[in-house]
Amino acid sequence: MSHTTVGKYLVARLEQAGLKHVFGVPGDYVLRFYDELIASNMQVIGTCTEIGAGYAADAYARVNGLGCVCVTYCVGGLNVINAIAGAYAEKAPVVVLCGSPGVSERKRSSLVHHQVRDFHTQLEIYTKVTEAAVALEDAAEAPRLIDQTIATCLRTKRPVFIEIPRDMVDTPCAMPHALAPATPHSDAAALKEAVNEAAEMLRKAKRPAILAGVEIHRFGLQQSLVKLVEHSGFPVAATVLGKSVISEVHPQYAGVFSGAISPPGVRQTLEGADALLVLGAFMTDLNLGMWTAKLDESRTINADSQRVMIRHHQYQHIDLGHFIEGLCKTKLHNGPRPRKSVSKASSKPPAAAKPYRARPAKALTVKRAFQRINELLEESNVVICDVGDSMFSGTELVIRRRTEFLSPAYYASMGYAIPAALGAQIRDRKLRPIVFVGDGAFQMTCQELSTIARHGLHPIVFVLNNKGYTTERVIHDGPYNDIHNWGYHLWPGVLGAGWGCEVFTEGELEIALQQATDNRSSLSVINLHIDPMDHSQTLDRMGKRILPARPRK
Ligand SMILES: Cc1ncc(C[n+]2csc(CCOP(=O)(O)OP(=O)(O)O)c2C)c(N)n1
Ligand SMILES: [Mg+2]
Repeated sequence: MSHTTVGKYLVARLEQAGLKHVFGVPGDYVLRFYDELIASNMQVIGTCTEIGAGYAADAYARVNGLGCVCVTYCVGGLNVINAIAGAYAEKAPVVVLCGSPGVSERKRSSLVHHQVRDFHTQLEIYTKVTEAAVALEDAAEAPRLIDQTIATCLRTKRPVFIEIPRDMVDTPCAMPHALAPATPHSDAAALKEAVNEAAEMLRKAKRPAILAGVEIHRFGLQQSLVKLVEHSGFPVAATVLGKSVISEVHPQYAGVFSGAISPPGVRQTLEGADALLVLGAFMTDLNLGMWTAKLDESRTINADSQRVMIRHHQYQHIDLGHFIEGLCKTKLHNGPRPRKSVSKASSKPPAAAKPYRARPAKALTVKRAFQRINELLEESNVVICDVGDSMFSGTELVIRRRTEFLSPAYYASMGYAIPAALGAQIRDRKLRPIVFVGDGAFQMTCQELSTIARHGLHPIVFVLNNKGYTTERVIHDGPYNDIHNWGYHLWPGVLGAGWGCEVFTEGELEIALQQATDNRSSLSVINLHIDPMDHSQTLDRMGKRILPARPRK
């Protein structure tokens, strides 16, 4: 049998899986493997921090279908873990590669630098935040472990972890063989029965509706969803995490649904449905408006990548794509196809309701800023919203194309957006990120603007500068919600690249937007001064729901 090395085998499989870039920070335990990456067709994108690499790889995975970070033992691996936990929670397929002490070194000494407790502590931690975590400690086993682990990542859309002891990189192993493409499988009898039962329930309904979630995006089912929506004629809403899985200008689109947090029209369409078809949605607290959504299980068909649930019983072994295709081929209404099922009140998100006219001397508010910026969005933009009012206001934007909205809307870890802009635009330079980030979140990961500058990317970054943690102020205020005010727009000066300005009024916003859209060669940072207590209606509705009961005085 001819041979390669463990390092080369791993690189070959990553390339075959569709990776063109790998994010990370090197260290002595992974330097030799970095040489293999440099020699490959993939480009290494060195970031300032490992957490930045993790968020970038997560966004890259959302755009590309697979992302990758490569870091060093423990100090790097554990630095990236919060981003990987988020990728697990929100289903972003990221491969974490991590160097570690050589197998032969471990015999010499049990105490080596970067170690926490024992050699396997990092591996054990990763088993909790990934779908598979392996260490390539045996060259004979390495090819099988690599193939299984990457296949698991692609199949489940969840992160995996591969640890590479540094002396294994050059250890010989078997050559890669041809991989059979993974095809989704369904139990044919279960699929037929589930489709028939669901279709019968939908045919009997007078007010059916569809709620689409993020798995539609992760499993590449957007076309199938549009086909089903048009075949059925039913109104369709998206969850917050799934925002933009269908174009928000589609005539049957009702808006983003999140229980009492959503605009009344969307709520009426979904909660008033006598048969609700939920597709690929995570039933999380945020997606369900802090559990305010009134969705009756006895009127619900809930299909995701794990199972199909109809009323109170379940079908297993049904692929979500097969289920949607099955419904597309089945009659879904008894009478004529419903023509205009979306009520007027819900057919447009509020940001698009009235045309915006700038009042030049007026102080900027978050509502007006989003209304204005909404008009600017083009097909070639990807909107990336960080946690905070950026995300709540972001749900009110109208996303014109599918998959154009990235936000950590379930795991909700601050600091996602700027590194995510790096990941998304490295994958597709024509996709211009429009980033909304709070001042608090900006202070967490703004270093990655440096990586953005280094690679000549040109996102427009709007910093919602409300001088602190306004989301928390709305929930429960105290001095801990104030932060130090930075000159956010001065960052381009520090980096020696890009353009920035600050905005206090609606008139200044007009000038800033003109300059930022004209600047197509480098990053733009716009410091939007907002009153500390000014916030969106969506955040207001959410804050009232999340508020813990205060002790009576
Ligand atoms: C990593 C992380 N730490 C803490 C929190 C808790 N948290 C949720 S929102 C928020 C404030 C966000 O402030 P900012 O980024 O300025 O956005 P704003 O709410 O002011 O719009 C905090 C601290 C979090 N979600 N993520
Ligand atoms: Mg803030």
